[in-house]
Amino acid sequence: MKRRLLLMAGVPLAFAAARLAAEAPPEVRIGAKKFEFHPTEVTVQLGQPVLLVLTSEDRIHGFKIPDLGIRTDMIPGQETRLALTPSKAGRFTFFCDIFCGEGHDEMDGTLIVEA
Ligand SMILES: [Cu+2]
Repeated sequence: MKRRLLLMAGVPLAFAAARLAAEAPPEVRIGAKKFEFHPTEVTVQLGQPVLLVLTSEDRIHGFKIPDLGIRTDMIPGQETRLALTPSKAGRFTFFCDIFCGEGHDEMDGTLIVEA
């Protein structure tokens, strides 16, 4: 399951990167609902700008990656757009930092920055 999610996230990203390199950065969409993000793994490239597009299906959630200094709200009915140019490679955990119920503590995912 995890592997399939990763492929689904990677294909449109590569496609968009090839077509739109000279225009807008590729969009990486991440959704949230109690108590999970989807996809749970997102892969981006070191030094390549991307636009994170964050949405929520149910209630307000938080989106935080402390290691990259990122934090924002994910608000139902709205897209939160966050420009990111990864400046270090590695695996970085993102998680919800707004208490949203009993599964809140397990609500996380991984941003992989490939060098
Ligand atoms: Cu939460």
